[in-house]
Amino acid sequence: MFFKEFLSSLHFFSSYISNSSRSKNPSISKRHVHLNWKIYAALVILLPALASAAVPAGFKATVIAQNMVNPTAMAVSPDGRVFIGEQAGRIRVVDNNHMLGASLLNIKSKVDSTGERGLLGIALDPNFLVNQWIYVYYTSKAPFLHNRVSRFKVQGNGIVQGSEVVILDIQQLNSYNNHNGGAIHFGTDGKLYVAVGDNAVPSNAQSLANLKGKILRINKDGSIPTDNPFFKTAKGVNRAIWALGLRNPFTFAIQRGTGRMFINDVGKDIAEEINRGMKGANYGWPAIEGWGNNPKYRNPIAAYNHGNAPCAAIVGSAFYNPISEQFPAYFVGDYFFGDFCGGWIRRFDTTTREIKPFASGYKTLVDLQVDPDGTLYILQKEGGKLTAVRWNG
Ligand SMILES: [Ca+2]
Repeated sequence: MFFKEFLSSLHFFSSYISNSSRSKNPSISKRHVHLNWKIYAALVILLPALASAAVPAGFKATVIAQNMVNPTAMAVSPDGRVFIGEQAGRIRVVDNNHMLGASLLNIKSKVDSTGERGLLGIALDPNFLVNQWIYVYYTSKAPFLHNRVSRFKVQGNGIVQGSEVVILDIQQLNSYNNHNGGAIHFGTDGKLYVAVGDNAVPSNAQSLANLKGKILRINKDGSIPTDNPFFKTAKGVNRAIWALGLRNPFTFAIQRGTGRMFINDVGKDIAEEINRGMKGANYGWPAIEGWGNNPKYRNPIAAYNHGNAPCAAIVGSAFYNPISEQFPAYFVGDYFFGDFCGGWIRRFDTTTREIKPFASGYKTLVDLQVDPDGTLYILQKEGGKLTAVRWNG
């Protein structure tokens, strides 16, 4: 389990319904024994719908690959292939709706995948079709336990032997195996952005003396851009810090065209946050979770409280800005995001700032990506499933 323990499905769904009903009717008690008969009736009617995956009318969801082992993140190639990372250190390939038997990459012997460690992020070079470079964030066993970003060269559906080039080494991990972050994406400025968790030491997030609890910005050869916000104040590799005050940014996304970045920060007890990525921003962890009023910290642009949910973890996000717009026009520019525990996907309208429901029943979802052809992919840890959501008209 990635983030926090969560309970059996019935308990979870009843809490979830009680929680979502509560916002409309504050008189409903938090305790199941106090739920009135209407809620129980709703539970009976809604349970089957919530338990099975559901997308809105007009869409079709198709499972196109399954039985991957603990998938964590994916990247879609300009040629339409989907590269999917497995936590233990493999990358699988889905080509033309079919998962290939052989792995693209297998670095299991180098990777520590205890707890939330492992192969956690994949990015393709902006010039991938020419240079075939793939970047991978993983927890390396050597020379000491730490997270790292390496570059490999793809050849066909494999990797050129010996092509690994280490781009970035993050400081040594402590004995806590959670809060590793791990998402990596290229910005429209051609720089590689790297999300790193606080390694379960909250004070890391406010320190310029290490890379934990941060968003980093590096050149794709691993050198540090001189226009980084702390280039003159931080030392050595810490000059890669671009934004700070994050707990466990497991996923983030960059909008094609605008370069706008949204960072999902998994909260502790109070709220799950979507933060606007800004150079030099401090998102407040651990002083603030959710919204606060200290001008030193940047508030999220959207957040949802945990309420009574036994578990919540914001994960997997993608702007709907494909090269071919397949979904209806009102989805274009929306930011899709999901919750690992709740199994739902919502969309944030970046113009009106409204959040609307989109899909449900995708428990343990870890990543969302949009194909250049306009398909939305949902990656789930449980069952190792990749689902393609397409507009059916
Ligand atoms: Ca925050």
